[in-house]
Amino acid sequence: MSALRPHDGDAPARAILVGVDFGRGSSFDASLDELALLAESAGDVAVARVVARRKAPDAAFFVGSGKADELKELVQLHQAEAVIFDQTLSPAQQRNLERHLGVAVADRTMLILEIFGERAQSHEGKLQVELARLQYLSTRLVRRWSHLERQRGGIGTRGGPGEAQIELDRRMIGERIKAIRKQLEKVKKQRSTQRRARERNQTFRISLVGYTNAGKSTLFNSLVNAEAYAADQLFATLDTTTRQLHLENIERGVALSDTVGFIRDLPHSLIEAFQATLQEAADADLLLHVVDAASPDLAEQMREVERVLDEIGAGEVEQVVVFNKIDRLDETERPRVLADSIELPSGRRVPRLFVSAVSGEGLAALRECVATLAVREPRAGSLNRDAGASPEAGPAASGDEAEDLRVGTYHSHA
Ligand SMILES: Nc1nc2c(ncn2[C@@H]2O[C@H](COP(=O)(O)OP(=O)(O)OP(=O)(O)O)[C@@H](O)[C@H]2O)c(=O)[nH]1
Ligand SMILES: [Mg+2]
Repeated sequence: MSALRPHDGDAPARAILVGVDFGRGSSFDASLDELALLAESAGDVAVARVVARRKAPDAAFFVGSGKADELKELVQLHQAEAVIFDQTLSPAQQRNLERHLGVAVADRTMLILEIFGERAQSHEGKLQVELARLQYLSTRLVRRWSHLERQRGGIGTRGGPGEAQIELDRRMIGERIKAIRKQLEKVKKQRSTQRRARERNQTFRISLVGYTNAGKSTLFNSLVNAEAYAADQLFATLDTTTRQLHLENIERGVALSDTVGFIRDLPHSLIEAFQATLQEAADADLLLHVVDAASPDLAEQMREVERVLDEIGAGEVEQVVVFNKIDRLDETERPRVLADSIELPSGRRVPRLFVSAVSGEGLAALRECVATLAVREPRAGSLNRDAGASPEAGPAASGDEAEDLRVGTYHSHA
């Protein structure tokens, strides 16, 4: 499968990681730790890390030609089979580098697309990944094509086999994109039917969101006694899983969903392709924003999650921030109280709880917090929606009428 691995999935490809610091205002991770994790998750092994500094990307090689020569030496020294860049390469840069270095060259976006491709399980997940890949590919073809056209235009010849082939590829890709969009539209309709059914019986919907590897699936498993796939990999989860969450003294149905994680510089084509999956989060009554409390980059990771939530229209949904993995904190780093509040980048203040999904510490308090929120009156938006969609929802309930909300139970489709 892998574009990087010459022999299908056998031994991991030995990869050299490259990050370039363009100074202020550009995202740069000097450690390249996340890129290494991405590479590992894609089945590669990082054999060397290279960090360079430049004012602006070089048009031909992204890095300067001196650095490119250095990379070539490193490739030989480490017998590397691939070079992976932390930032996005243009198609021309990628081609030039491959020619210069003599090995496969990829960037962060390609790596993420590759991981998503390998993880996709459900019909919908596979469609979404294919859509993202084709969109990515089509922009590359377009750019390459216009580049060729310009070149040919200069010497007065138009047409030619290469150009015709690219035009044909483009058209085929365009048609396939259209077909997938149509299929996804169908899936979306089914989803909204299921959603309406849940709304009718007044299920309180909770989505776990957060940076990839924060521990969402592990938390999901401990909260609902499930066995969703959790692993020390980026993007272990792609498909949304929903289960009923049983809470003490709560008769109202509560549904908990585990979903795909976010990451810095998530390719836009992926966000667009995963719109339906991400929509689950936007439509929830409550978001549990899971944060890896032991991560040195947690502030940046939280900002990124908030950014994506805004982008998918979930920025206003009620939120509880869950600092997970507190078992990994040193005695000195541990919070003295396991519940307080935290200010989101938007300035909104929300409750924060500290837990360990692995040891179970703090989970009882988390359940209690969720239960309190679930018996409160639903937010105005969901009431309006219900009023239109289902007569059973009845008149708007106030807090005193919480009893009225305790109708029906959500039955998991899983
Ligand atoms: N020590 C410790 N490790 C944890 C805890 N929660 C999760 N982990 C570990 O963190 C890693 C990632 O956990 P997942 O539950 O797969 O994370 P996720 O957020 O679902 O990740 P993606 O699905 O990849 O986005 C796994 O190796 C878990 O065992 C915790 O409370 N303590
Ligand atoms: Mg997961």
